[in-house]
Amino acid sequence: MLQLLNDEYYMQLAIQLAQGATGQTGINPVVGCVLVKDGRIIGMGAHLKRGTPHAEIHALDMAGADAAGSTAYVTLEPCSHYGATPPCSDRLVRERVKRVVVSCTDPNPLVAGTGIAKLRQHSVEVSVGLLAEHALRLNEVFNHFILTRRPFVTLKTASTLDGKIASRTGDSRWITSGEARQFVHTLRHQHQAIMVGVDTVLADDPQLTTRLDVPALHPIRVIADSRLRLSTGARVVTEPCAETIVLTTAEASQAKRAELEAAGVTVLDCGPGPRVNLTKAMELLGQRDIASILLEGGGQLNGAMLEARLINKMVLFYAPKIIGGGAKAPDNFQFGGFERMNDAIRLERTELQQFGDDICITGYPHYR
Ligand code: AOF
Ligand code: ZN
Repeated sequence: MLQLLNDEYYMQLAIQLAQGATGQTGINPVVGCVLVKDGRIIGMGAHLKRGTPHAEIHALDMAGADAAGSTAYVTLEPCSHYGATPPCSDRLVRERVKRVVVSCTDPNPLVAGTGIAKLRQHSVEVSVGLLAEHALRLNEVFNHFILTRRPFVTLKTASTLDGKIASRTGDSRWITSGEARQFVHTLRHQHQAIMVGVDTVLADDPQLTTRLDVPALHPIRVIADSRLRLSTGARVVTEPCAETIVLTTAEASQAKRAELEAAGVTVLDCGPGPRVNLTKAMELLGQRDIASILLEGGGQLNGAMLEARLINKMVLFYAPKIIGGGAKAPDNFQFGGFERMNDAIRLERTELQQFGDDICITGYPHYR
């Protein structure tokens, strides 16, 4: 691709650096920084993990004394608060960076414009908003979590064109192509947790891990199980590649709870029952610093999460197949539904992609 050397060029590079770390910063944002002076890049950095240095610090450390008089391109407003690390805006001032180009402001109430204000107070030239749409999207998880303290939930389904996730006999292997399934594993890497209903575990005994040909992260496994039907012999319990959290209710057997806990499972009480209070569950998971969830539920859990308005984004794979089977073949969304078409939940900002022969629709549900 031919590209003009301008502010946009360097910001795009900073965005790429940030994007590369998607899925590994937990409740923190992904951020990239590029430092430029006298026509050359003198430092680059990305925030890689919560508790470790911010993007600007890596770039400044790389540049050393050269940073004086340089321009910094940062995908997010430099911070102004003492968190796990001291404020980046102070460090930019101290290193006498001349100009800072910021893509978007930091929605964190601890920052929210004060990082930019601090830079300007110290006569650093600041411009804001370059490629902001792109940078905002990069941090849709962080932007949601920092204001709600609840995880951003991405629903993924794989169904036939008639919306079925299995045939009337329960056969579901495989609906979509290998290409689509590989992408699902990339999504698992990019989310902190994966969530399914206990029926899925009982039916398929899945591992719920990330299986790619390259190194990747396994998500925390979250299972909605109101009556604790999960067996301690299930692979999500016996295979210790990631933490397993079970969401249950006060109605569940205390003896079974103790048994699961003894096997290393974390059990969270989500209301009196009979069903898991999903809103409460999201609050509890948020308190455990889980900022993103990939929901791969069966139709029941998908429908319940949708009714509770807890799904923030959808990634819907459709295989070019029609299986039929009526009510006996499960749908990807099972819920009471609406009487009028006008009340249907609409997806906004939809996009279309193709994986092999499969079609993938992404979008953001709009709740009235
Ligand atoms: C930046 N550059 O690279 C990042 C920023 O707990 P801490 O100290 O890591 O602070 C986390 C907060 O700092 C986070 O909520 C967000 O507001 C900001 N993240 N800021 O200047 C970075 N990752
Ligand atoms: Zn910072």
